[in-house]
Amino acid sequence: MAIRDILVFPHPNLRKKAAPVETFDEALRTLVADMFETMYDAPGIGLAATQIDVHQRVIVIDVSEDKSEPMVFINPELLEQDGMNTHEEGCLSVPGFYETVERPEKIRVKAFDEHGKEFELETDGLLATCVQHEIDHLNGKVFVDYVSALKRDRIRKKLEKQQRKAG
Ligand code: GNR
Ligand code: NI
Repeated sequence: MAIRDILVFPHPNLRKKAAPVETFDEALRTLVADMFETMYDAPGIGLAATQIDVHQRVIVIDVSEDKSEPMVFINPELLEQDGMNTHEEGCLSVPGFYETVERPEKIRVKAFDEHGKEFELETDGLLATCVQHEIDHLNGKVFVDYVSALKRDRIRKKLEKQQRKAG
């Protein structure tokens, strides 16, 4: 297993649209294992493959307190959405910035696990927020796209400056 580098906003590859997974093989399972290792190390509650510059529709999530509930979503599809709610969001690709985002409160999602087994899940709260945040990444969208252009620009400039300093 390996910890992979996480792309930081406004890296242009965060805008790529990820392609569906077609074969559920060992390479896919290695990718999933690396994504969990990278997410837990960060630490974060979710990670989309896009964030490690792999443009396949793969998401890992663990919203538990003690890293005890790893979840894998491959080729996820939102089937239903209900209500709206706001949540403070952060992103490993936008380090240090937190903004309130409004999204559907309750969702029904269909996906495959790393062995190709299909499942459906109905959820709300933090897990629903996280699933939607990660699906956005697979579509080239970052949570700062939901805030004002002024705020987004300020965040972009600060992160660009930090990355210049980091070399
Ligand atoms: O670690 C993360 N926390 C978080 C908090 C509120 C809403 C979404 C998230 S996801 C984020 C990890 C990440 O960047 N996933 O793409
Ligand atoms: Ni994110």
